[in-house]
Amino acid sequence: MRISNFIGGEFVAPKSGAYFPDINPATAQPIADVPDSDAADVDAAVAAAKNAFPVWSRTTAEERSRILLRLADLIEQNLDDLARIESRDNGKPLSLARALDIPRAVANFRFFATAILHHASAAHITDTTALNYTLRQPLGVAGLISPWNLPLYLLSWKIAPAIASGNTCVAKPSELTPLTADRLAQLSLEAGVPAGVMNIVHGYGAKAGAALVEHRDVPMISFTGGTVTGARVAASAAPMFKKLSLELGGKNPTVVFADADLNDAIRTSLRSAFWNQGEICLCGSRVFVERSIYDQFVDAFTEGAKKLKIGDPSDESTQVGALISEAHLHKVLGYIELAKEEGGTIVAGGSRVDRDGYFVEPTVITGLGCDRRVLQEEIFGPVVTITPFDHEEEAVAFANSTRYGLSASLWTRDLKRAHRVAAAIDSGTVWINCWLLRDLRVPFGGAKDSGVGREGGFESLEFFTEAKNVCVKLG
Ligand code: TXE
Repeated sequence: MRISNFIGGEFVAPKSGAYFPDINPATAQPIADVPDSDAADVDAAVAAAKNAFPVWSRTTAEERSRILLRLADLIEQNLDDLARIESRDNGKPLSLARALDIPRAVANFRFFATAILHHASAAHITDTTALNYTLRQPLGVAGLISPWNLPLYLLSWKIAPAIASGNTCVAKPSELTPLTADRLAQLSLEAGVPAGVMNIVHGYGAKAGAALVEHRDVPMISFTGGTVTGARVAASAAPMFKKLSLELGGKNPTVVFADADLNDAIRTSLRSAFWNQGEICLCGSRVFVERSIYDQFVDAFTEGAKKLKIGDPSDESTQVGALISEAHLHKVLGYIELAKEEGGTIVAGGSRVDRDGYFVEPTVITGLGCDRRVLQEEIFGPVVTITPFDHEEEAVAFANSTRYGLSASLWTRDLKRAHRVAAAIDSGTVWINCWLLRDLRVPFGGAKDSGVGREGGFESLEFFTEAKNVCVKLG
């Protein structure tokens, strides 16, 4: 199978004629040829998007909404097909793609299709002198760069608000997981998204991605990916004064106090550690447990981790699939070795699974302090550390002890403490007695090195539009 770029409503080959293989991580076998696009392809896509902008930006919100709702319906009608594609492309369990990735992509299109119908803009009356109102206008061509861990979900998180608010876009999905984006392009034609409104250029980040970030006719960039790449994107976008949203890595704490509902805390923190093989930026990879329940927690958590079923992602009972790539597999295994060198104890997992593909056992590590590299650096795999704490201040200090600040999950029945600790943790999201609950109206993003800017709900509509103040003299 060979996929194409999607430019100006047509599927086209990369101008260079070059392709690279897309690998199924669960078998290590190639499943598709992907365009190795370069600046020339990005140029063509930006030109098509620029061309479509005047008409699309003047299309009524009602009409844009209708088209995007049709696209949401089509994704929903093709849910099973898309979930299978996503699972093969990414290595994640099919059941997870069906329950999480694709339904959330549907929700993204539905939410932003209707949000634009209800988005109000402010008016300020200056006594009897003047009326100021805020005009929110789309900016033009949005550059959207997305990662491989939740491919369609994170791509639609960007495409939906960008085009709902009247921009056109050029999206560059991860080179590791291009297949659902290709299917989305086909569905967009069926839904009646006009040619040039949504363009997709496949290829490597350093080539196609960088060309998009550097393009003069792309005034805004929304990027989700690793922190190192995010810094590179920021460095090239900043001198051109582009609007920039960066959603980057995480090293998220799960903090369990002794008064928590322990069964719920263990069940949910197992999910937050190992769902999607730990390849979700919001995964809880550092667990901190109050000392009085530490041993009990470690025993139950370890037992739960050992029971998780790892294997063929297409098997309905599989809970942990394959890591995204061979390079990532070695990165994750390298951190497990490092944990041993740093003096940690592996109490569950710790090894590659003996089968084709890139599988690593759910791994639980104890005995490491917060300053160890394993607790400081994003591993982005099924590897979690558990560390005891003695009191609330220490729990907060441990939670805040990395350069990341994306999310945190707190477990306690003490209402006052829950609010106090939530306010003291430096992160974009704090979940109390839960994890990954989502309301699309809330602002989403990271603190510290986990990112810049907020997306989600009306924040996304504001990111993808520019506010203009219009001042009218009264009288
Ligand atoms: O992601 P990259 P990688 C973290 C995770 C992972 C690490 C590296 O720790 O191990 O990042 O992963 C495009 N200009 N996360 O290397 O490079 C790239 O093609 C423009 C967390 O796979 O960040 C892809 O489309 N674009 C994260 C996208 O950036 C560039 C999810 C993300 O790839 C580019 C993924 C460049 N110079 C990894 N270089 C999360 N926050 O969820 C690459 N890209």
